[in-house]
Amino acid sequence: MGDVPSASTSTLYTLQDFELCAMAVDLETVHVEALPEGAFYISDFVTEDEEDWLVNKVLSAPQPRWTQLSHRRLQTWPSPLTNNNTLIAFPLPLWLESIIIPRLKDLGVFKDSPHQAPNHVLVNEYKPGQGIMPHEDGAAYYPLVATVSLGAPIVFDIYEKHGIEGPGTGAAETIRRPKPKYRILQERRSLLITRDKLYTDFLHGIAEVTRDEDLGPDFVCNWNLLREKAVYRGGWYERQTRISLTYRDVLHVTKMGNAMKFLGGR
Ligand SMILES: O=C(O)CCC(=O)C(=O)O
Repeated sequence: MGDVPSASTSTLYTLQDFELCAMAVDLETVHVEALPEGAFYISDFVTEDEEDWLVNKVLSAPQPRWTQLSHRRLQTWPSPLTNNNTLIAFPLPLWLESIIIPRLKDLGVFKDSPHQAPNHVLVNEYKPGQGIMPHEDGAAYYPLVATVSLGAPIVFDIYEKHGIEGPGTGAAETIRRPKPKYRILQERRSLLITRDKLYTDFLHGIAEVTRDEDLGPDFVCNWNLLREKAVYRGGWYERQTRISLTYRDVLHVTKMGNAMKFLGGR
């Protein structure tokens, strides 16, 4: 497991260099059974070369694309939502679209969502010691998130909502960090789908630690679905930089012209 390559040192593939293969997996075979409905985990969702190419694209985005938050940095594609949780219609960039969206379609992941495809992607980068407090993603989105992990593994924690709701709703991050009810290990190059009750009735977060511990079949819900268990034989993993691409379907979408009218333009 190496560090995330820098934009300048990564091999410069073009999209044409990849033979984009279809994703012929029956979701039922990758269901995370230890969790409430519904989570699915595919360990080998993108190849090593595709991972390298995607990381390079993330890291070579212009600096203003990044929002530096206190515990991670973030890119929002195609744009942040308006104050009333509406997306201004604009296509996703080709690099976020080309490899991943056809595979999500093959799997039928967004087939029941309003636009039958994701229209919004949040890109998160976590250095060792960084994370995201327990929160829920809220009502702006269809209740499904498809997360592609790049660069390094990380543990994704799931919390019962009861008793730890923070001072707001939506993506408000809570102050206290109780013990997670479930833990999912996301390997680099994997896809995690969370939907249904897991989206609506639970909170999720990533601990701000430099090492993920208690890694084994008794504490990791998707242990049986991992690609590479030997890495965790000591029961721990020293964090390295990890990038996530989180694909969602925003429910309300408006054309730019309508948004301008709403804002008082002509
Ligand atoms: O990076 C991740 O896997 C989780 C990100 C997340 O929780 C969010 O964007 O709401």
